[in-house]
Amino acid sequence: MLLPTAATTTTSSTTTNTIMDNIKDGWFTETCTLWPGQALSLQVEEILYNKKSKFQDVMVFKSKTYGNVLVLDGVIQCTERDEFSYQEMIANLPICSHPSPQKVLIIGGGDGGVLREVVKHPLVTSVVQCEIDEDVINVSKKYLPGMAEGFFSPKLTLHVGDGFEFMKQNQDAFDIIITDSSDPVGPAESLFKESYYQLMKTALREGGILCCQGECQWLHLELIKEMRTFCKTLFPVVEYAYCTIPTYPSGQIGFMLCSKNTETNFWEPVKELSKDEVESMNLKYYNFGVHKASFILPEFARKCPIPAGGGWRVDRRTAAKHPPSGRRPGRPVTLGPRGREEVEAHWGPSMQLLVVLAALTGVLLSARAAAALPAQDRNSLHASRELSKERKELILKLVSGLLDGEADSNMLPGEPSSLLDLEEPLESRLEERAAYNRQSLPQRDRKAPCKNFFWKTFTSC
Ligand code: SPD
Repeated sequence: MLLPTAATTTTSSTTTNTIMDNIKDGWFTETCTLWPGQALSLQVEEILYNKKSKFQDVMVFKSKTYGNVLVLDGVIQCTERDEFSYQEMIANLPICSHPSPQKVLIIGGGDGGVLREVVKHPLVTSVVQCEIDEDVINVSKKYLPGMAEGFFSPKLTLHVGDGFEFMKQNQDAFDIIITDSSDPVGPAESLFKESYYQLMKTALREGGILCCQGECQWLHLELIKEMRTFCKTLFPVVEYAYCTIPTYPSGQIGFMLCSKNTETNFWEPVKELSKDEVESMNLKYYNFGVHKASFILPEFARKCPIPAGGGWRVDRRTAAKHPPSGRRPGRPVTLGPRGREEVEAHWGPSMQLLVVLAALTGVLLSARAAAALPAQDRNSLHASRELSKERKELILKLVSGLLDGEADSNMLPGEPSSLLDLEEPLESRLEERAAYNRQSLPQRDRKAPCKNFFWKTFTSC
């Protein structure tokens, strides 16, 4: 057993401190500013490779229980024991969502694992892989042969170089683009930015789909939200999925999926791999059920509200215009259970107005009926006044947008935080709210109710 000591770290002419920093008492420990206060350790049997490439520290060690492990700049990229989870998912999620995934581009992925999965698909006729660091490819061929086997596929054209530059030269060229990157510190940081996604969009053919390493919902929810926001300005369909993997931080990693095709529903893959196909492709993680389940997110990530000013969830008073995604402002976006992003609670202005009209019709009809009653019956109706008040409160609630579950963000200045606190007469509050809504609703929704008698009665618009 070759355990690292100061002597065994000098395996190259450009030995770095990385090993001394990360390996102690026979354990490699992965720490990073991207996951502060936590670390993963693997027991080391032997350092197989440790050199600085032109771009990063490259290390491979043989672990006690996870096979050979590739580490770049101190961060685990893959282990032989669990790599299949990530590689199968990042490859199959987009490929099985595309009706004709012929031309595939892989950016990064120097270990070859994603390539191995992509070339398995009979519909994929050609794959271009663009990896910037040739050392990673060569090291993987030597120490991670089970992953690097894809490099020997006749479908492959390998390009060693910068993904940005490559895509600039190759527009409207691919059905699928997969970005298998390291984390957004150092060289890979730009791969998590809007300009990169814009570039991928232009490199994709019509109807093209991209799938990118999307970090971890336990650790990087803000980054994920930000990415979803700009993705929605670029693509009509955007989804986030994840898989489990023990040797990535917090045991999970996610995928950002975007499609240029409005018909794409990532939750319902167009290609359902049969049991036989799963077996013949030697898949160990991905199958049809896992594909669909991977989009079901825990509640804290599903709600995923877009930060104010970062997308369509903006202050209603300052943004009357539709956002670039076509959604109306002011409503939080959630990842829906039916496969598409949904607007939470579905109470769009038109729907609200319909309900308001229905409620008002009820109120006015009861008033007319009450007026026609003899005096003693009218008196007994006073007992039901509270009900009528409740109705008005319901109306106010609807007009205010409180039923969408985001009361605070929809309040006017000075508005009480609870309906129970209402002190002002409801009618004047309704008027105030209606005036505000007239300003903030799009023209189409503003005009319609004004023509309606019942609406006029309550809002004098
Ligand atoms: N935190 C590590 C994320 C690494 C993602 N890329 C891995 C490359 C595997 N082909």
